[in-house]
Amino acid sequence: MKRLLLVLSFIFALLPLAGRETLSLNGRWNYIVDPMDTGIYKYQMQLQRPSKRYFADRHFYQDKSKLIEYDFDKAPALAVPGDWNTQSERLYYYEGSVWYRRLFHVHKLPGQRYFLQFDAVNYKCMVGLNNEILGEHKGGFTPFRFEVTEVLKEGENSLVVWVNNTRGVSEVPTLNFDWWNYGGITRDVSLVAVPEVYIKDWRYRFDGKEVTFDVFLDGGSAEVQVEIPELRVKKTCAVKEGVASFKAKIRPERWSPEHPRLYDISITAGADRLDERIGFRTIQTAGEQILLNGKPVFLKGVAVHDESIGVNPGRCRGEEDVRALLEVAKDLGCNFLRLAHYPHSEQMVRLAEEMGFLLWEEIPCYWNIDWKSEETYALAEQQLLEMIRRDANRAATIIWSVANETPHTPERFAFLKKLIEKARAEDPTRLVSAAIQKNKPDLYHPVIEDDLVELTDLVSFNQYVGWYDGVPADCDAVQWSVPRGKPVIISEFGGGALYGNHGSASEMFTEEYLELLYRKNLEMLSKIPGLSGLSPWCLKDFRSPKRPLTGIQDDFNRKGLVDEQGRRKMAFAVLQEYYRRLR
Ligand code: GCB
Repeated sequence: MKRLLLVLSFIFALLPLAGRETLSLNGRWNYIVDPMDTGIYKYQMQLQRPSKRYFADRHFYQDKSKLIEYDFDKAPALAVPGDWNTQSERLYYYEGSVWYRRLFHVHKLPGQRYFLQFDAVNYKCMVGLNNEILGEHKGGFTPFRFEVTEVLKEGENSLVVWVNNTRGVSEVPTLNFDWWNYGGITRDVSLVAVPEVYIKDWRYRFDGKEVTFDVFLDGGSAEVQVEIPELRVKKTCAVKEGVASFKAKIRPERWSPEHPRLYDISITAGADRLDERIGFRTIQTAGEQILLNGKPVFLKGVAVHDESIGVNPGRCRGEEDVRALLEVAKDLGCNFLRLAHYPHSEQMVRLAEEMGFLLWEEIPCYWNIDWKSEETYALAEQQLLEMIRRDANRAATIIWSVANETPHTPERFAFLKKLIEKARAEDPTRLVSAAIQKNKPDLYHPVIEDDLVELTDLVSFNQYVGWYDGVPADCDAVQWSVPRGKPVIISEFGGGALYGNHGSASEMFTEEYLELLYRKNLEMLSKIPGLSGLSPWCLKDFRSPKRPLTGIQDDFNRKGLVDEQGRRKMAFAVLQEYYRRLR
């Protein structure tokens, strides 16, 4: 049964919450740092996973010894959601295991099913409730859940989560990546109550004239009703093999960055009800153009990490943090964001939709992962599906991206081909891409040549002329050779500067250098035929252990247009002006 629940958690990763009875389990959780995995290994043993008793709060060490060497009640607490690295100096560089515990009270209602939902835990975890192991999950950025109807008790409950953020060569991402490996329960945790028969998922598609709904039920059958009052849609339909489907002709106001119109919608199935807001738009390519609602659109974007801009340090912890980032991007004049390099939070996607941003969402197949390993592929595919299933009903999301800057090898091609096919099978309504890179070292005649372009809808590539390659003035002489016939997105360009570090434009890490780099790059890139969008690297300076340069980087990648406090570097105004002129 437990195995079955685990499998279910992969298949239906996220339970729609809107309008549902939920108990937030966010707050202060007691924690114990366990670098030796004492909570897992028995005396003289190297077990692979915690045994059941280790989830019992007070009997952690009672295997052979009488000693009780831990006590959650006396242990310090961490905020959930939140990474551990920025909450305790002791944990700043920590990679390893931490045990979390949360006590909570529940008054169980008859006829209800209960699910425990985690929006993200980095990187792997094992979850136990009242000393029962519910299951495990790998992948640090996507949601998962467990049904706890049987295990949940009336009154006090004890939830224990073992979290481990150790990097691994066959994991996704792998050992080597350029961002902070924030550990912990980084996104919301909730207990969700649903009736016996409930809506486990739903999807809609809009082709410009007609909307199609599929509503998936679990636990039995019920009459399904979908209502969009403003469009006078009210349909009741029967369920066949767990799915209720219907179509309706509609003439909605279109969702767009200029007019991010959302409609209220309610879905009921017997006693279950969801209240949601959705937008109607179409997205496709035609030759070298991207068409939004049938009209060419230029993606005025910026790439962004899921890291807060001063409200909280570290990973964004909720709506307040993501709003602060989105407001900076709005001021920059963006209509598009590349959410790099892994799925961001659901709050980010929902707020971006409300505020009118088109989104590129991606999974962390970053640099050189273990392309030959079937397990690695399974992990990548799981993360892709969990991301798509969470956000498939968001009008803002237009691109699924399967990888970033990956080497040109046959194994990588086979791996990414499978992922691209999977993305299309799961969601045929959006564009699929990958951020690729040039494959000839010639500074002045760079060539983008990659078999993957045959499979993607866009030619998206990262390039660093003026930073890793040559100096900004070299841009004047560069002649790009880029495949024709598909829209081109420059998914990264940029350089580093420390906010407030002024000097000559020939000195790296000065604001003047970065300003010149932006001017020269924008001139150079504008000449590329089929250019349909930009997402420069990146919105905000972000923490990375690969960036130790004292006095300049101090553990921050300095390629942000604003620093970690949101202070704007001179290059910000250059891009802002460029986007303003494109209007
Ligand atoms: C890249 C990577 C990005 C890095 C950036 C850099 O090409 O895609 O993750 O942070 O370069 O700053 O070097």
